[in-house]
Amino acid sequence: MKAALLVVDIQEDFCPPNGTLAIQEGRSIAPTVNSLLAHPGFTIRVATQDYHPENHISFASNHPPPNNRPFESKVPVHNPAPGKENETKLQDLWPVHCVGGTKGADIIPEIDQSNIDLYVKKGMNPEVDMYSAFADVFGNVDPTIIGQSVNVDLRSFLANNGITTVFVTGLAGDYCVKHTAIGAAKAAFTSYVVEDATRCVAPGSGWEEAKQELRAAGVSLVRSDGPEISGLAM
Ligand code: VGL
Ligand code: ZN
Repeated sequence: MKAALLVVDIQEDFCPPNGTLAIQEGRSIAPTVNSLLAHPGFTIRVATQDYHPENHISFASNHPPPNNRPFESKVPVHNPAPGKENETKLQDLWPVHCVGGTKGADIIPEIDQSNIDLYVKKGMNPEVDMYSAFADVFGNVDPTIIGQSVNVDLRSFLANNGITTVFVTGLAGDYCVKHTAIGAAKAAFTSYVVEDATRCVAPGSGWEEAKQELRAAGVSLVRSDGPEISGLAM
């Protein structure tokens, strides 16, 4: 087995005190994530960034009232895949966050980025959101379709490096961490979420629901000091 560490969206806009979509205690996971980044058992270390254009469909302010309340309203969006334009999904609306090139999109300085092998920027197509680093919200994974949303084909990068197993950390546990871990499992990697290295938009009920979805998708929950990580080859 060969393991990769995925550090998802630990960006200023997802962290207190100034993030526009700040997640409770979001910044507090940095020491745990740094000790994982320093672990010699990972072959590949990936950092992802939510990276939206100003006109992104998930921003509440880009929709007319009254159905444009951040955290509450949902709007229909269309599948960007050719021939599937009639398929729609309800998109969650958020405050403006992680606009590409702004300070809010920066990975927080507490994270030691010296060992990062690959940066994944996702959510770049204004018309569709991308919580998973492997797929858009419609589940499209074909690079010819999601190539406008993401800068790199993460599945191929990991596979080309012989990776069999991924450990997912970061923000938010109930959104991008969950969807990335499920995307990894669907892409046939053994997939783990490191529970003490994530925080959630909705820490109580949101995380309980997310854990059920993760388990149902074949993702296991582990701890940073647990045997799955301490047992990685040194
Ligand atoms: C995320 C909400 C909106 C995340 C991204 O990184 O979990 N959540 N965009
Ligand atoms: Zn986003």
